Amino acid sequence: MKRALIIIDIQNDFCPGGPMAVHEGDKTVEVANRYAREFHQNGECVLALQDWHPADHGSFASVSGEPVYTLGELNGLAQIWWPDHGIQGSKGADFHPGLDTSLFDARFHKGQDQDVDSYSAFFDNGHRRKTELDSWLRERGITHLVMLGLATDYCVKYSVLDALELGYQVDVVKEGCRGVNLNPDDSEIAFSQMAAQGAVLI
Ligand code: VGL
Ligand code: ZN
Repeated sequence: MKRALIIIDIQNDFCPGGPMAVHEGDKTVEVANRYAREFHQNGECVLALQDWHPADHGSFASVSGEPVYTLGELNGLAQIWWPDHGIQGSKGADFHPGLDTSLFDARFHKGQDQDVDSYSAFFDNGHRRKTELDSWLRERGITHLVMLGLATDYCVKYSVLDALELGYQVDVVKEGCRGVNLNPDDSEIAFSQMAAQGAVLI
């Protein structure tokens, strides 16, 4: 059983001080580094995702003209209007400076399509387009994923659910995740949904 560590969206914009700061988002950094060192020492792969939007991404409240964190519709899909974040090549889209990126074997981007959001590391929210992550993992015979990062109730949740649907065994490192929590229970609900679909919470 070959494993990989998947580090999701530990980027400046989602950490304290950023436009879309997740409470204690930076607390995930030390956990990610600890797991990354262990995987690296074992010869197992360490992969990192980056939310990577064009500056006029359709999910941005600044583009839709609606208030931030309210609900609307983008191309037929339910859409929360987010503050501008994860803009390609910006400082805010960089990994948190504390993250040991020297341990990364590969990096993947998501959210490049202007007209659809992409929470999952595998598919856009409409399941229309796939990232390269699944084929990268399959080519290497990796069947077991250990996942952590930001945010529990969006990108972590949808990445984990898609990974399970694609047939991976998935462990989620709870202490390495933090959530947006537009509703206070969202992260706990997300963990329950992941567990109900077969993820092991560690
Ligand atoms: C995320 C909402 C929008 C995340 C990214 O990383 O969880 N959430 N873009
Ligand atoms: Zn985003």
